[in-house]
Amino acid sequence: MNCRVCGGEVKQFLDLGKQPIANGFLTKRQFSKEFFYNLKVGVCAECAMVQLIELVPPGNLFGKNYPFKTSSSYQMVKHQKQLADFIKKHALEYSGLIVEIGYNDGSFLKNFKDYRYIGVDPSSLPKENSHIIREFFSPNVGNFIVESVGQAQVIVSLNTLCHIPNLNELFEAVNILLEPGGVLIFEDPYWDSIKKDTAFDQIYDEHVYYFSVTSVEKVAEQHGLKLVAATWQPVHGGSMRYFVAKATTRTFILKPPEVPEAWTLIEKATSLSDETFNGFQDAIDRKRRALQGVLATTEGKRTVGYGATSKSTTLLNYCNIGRDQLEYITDTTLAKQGKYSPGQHIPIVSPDEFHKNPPDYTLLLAWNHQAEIMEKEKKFKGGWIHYQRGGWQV
Ligand code: DWN
Ligand code: ZN
Repeated sequence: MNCRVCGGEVKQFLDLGKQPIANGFLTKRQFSKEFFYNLKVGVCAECAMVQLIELVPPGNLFGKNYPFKTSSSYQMVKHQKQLADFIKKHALEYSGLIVEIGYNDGSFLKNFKDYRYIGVDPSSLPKENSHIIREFFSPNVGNFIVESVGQAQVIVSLNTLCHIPNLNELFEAVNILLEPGGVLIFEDPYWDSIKKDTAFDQIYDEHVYYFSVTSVEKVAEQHGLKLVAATWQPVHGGSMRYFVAKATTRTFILKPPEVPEAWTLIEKATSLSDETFNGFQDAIDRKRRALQGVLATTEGKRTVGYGATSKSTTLLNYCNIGRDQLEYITDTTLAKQGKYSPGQHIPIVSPDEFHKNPPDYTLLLAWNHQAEIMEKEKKFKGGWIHYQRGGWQV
């Protein structure tokens, strides 16, 4: 296939088989008409963009019942607050406009109540909030904002850009909306971290792209923009925060000497000759066999899953872990409780159930929130199964 970003040749290096919709938690009545697609990943020989081969239409993924809420982790809320403080200090004047692409439940923009702000998101949102545009971000939306209230000094997007298939249109819209001296700041899972940790469960229908410094540099260049800085973030299993400005800008609002931490551009360029692309499938298959082996040793014991994440859909379906291995998955999200996991149909229950009826073993599916969950579940006396230091630990 041809690269969605530059038209170059995309070489497939990974096949994760037939997969259901990652956030498609369902009722029993919906089992028989569940939708599946082929989860395959390739890399562009021209621009190094790692991307899905087959896409599920975004309308099927981000409807008004989209269950994931960014405020479901207090560590993430804290992370958002730290970024908001950084932006207020270094990038946004009081009179400036801040726009967020992927508003979700508003947990980031609530830090900007006293500022001029707009959130853009097509999925479920609180009613009657005049600061929200319920649409996919596009050049039309960009123009609409500029005509209504002017250009943005800061555009922020947390874990959203990698979900947008038409990146060219997205960057075009950013160019329309951004003030000449403004900045786009976005975070997404970092390809090099996924690679290093064989974190193949980061790969699912919603994540169309797995960005690296190289691929972001190239797509920005194509649209009269430039990548000016990037800093690695420990959230979501290893993310990169990218700072993108207009290529022509000289009066960029972030000034290097004042914010040195924002300027440590990490040059871990994705090399096209990287053997990882060839070895990745084998590494994942080893990880799958190892997990199946660990679960076999707990046979006869009660084992459950913790965190009905999008990631767990890929993990459980690729490793074929179903109700025989996991009695239930516990999750705090009300919209997931009472439903069943995509593909494997494991019941999702509330944390109360987990506390009332604790199992012998718990497979940590929300491994990116490990510290927060361990703190919360200090009283759990059973064994945790989790992936650490290159292997599954019990
Ligand atoms: O990019 C995306 C990321 C940012 O969020 C989206 N495509 C969808 C989503 O992915 P995910 O579902 O893999 O995200 P999380 O943050 O790993 O999901 C955590 C899940 O675990 C939530 O359903 C909430 C739940 N949870 C819990 O039950 N107890 C989380 C915590 C912290 C807890 O203590
Ligand atoms: Zn390309």
